[in-house]
Amino acid sequence: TKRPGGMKGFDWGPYLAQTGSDAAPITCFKHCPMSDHWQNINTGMKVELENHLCDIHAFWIATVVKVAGYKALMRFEGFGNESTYDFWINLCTQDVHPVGWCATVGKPLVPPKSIQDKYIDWKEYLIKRLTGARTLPSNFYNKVVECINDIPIKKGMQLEVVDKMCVSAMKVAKVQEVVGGRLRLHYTDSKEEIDEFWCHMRSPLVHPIGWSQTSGHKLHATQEYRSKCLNKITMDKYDPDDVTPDMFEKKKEPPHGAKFQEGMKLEAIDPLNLSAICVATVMKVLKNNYLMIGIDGSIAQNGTDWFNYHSTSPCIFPVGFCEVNGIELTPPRGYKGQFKWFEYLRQTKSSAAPVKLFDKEIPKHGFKPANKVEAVDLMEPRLICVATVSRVVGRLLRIHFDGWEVTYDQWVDCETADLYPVGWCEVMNYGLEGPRVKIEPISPVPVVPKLVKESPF
Ligand code: MLZ
Repeated sequence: TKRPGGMKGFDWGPYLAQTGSDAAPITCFKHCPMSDHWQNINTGMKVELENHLCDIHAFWIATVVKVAGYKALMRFEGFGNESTYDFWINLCTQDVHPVGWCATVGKPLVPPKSIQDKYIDWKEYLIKRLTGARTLPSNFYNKVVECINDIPIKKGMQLEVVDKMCVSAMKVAKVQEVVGGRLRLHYTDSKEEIDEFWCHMRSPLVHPIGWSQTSGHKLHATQEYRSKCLNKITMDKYDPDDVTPDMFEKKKEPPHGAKFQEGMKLEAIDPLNLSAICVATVMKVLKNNYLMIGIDGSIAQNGTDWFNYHSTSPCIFPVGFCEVNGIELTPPRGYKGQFKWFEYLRQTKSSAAPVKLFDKEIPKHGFKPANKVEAVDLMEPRLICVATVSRVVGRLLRIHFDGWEVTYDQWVDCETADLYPVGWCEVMNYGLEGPRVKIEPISPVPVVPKLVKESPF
């Protein structure tokens, strides 16, 4: 069987079969194409596909046997319960047609060669099989393309994004490429040509121009940029290549209008080591409910690793969150003895951020442990990798990269824009990183010499 498409990167099909695993459903990914329409895509649905099991260029009807993200395991009509010739396709490609398409455009429907003689009257058989069956809406592929292109941020636009070399500051960057909402950015002040940074437009790391100055966040930029921005904001007049505040979702309001204060202690995902939830402190309160959070015991000097979190961020937690949820809390680096919040607060003469300050909403997200996904490796965000949801704690997900040590795992929120369904990279024509395969050294095969007869001379 030929591989449909000519796909870039790793092919999920055989791997899903081998591991017998389920993919997280498209409806989990609100930032991805078709997530609002996918509840209608089900097993049993029929489509018309090119028939790769016959000698001529023709088409045939196939049934969805299993759905995995954007991918579907298909079986041609006539094979009955025989699964030998099942094959994987991506439902969001141009090669998938609703039933009736061949008749409309005048293409031949021809059954697979090996079963051509199985029925005398294929037409009668198909009518029986198709009665009451569902197919894709005729504009399905157009909808997919529409969703993919419905992105306000375009190549050439300018925005503010975290400085990957110094996470406590923002920098100005220009969009080089947009792939399904993911932006390939180039820092405007960078001398190097290939100094890129990948980030989804819905990531909390990107902001419209002028955001740093409006929020009081540190910004590495020229004086010229600063004053131009301030002017644009006060006049509410932007250039066509500016990324503007209206291109982003409005941030939530903090519950009860209550406010975090400098010095309050909390637990936070370590932005520089996403496998750890750490003891942390509110280092600075910015405007518009933004905070700078520092990880306790960090060795960086003068706050270069403080990190910006919105006060409604799902990645900061009240003191005791890890203990309640059976997650290992990472104590401050160099902390002596068993870490106990109660003692630590006393020792540091500090107080815990009140629980009521934290957003407690848990969306009905639908992710389940063992679900397969395509996940951005946020330590190397150009890479999208084959991954598994290894834990679900309320709205928090632990992502394990298949084949990699658990130290590479990442805690992410269920609504992160850095998680994609199985088949997303294929739809976007972006190379997917497969699981790491450990190459086992081949052990020498012992041959017992006595079993082999010497030939007589
Ligand atoms: N250069 C890195 C790549 C790790 C990518 C892991 N992705 C889950 C390394 O080889 O360590």
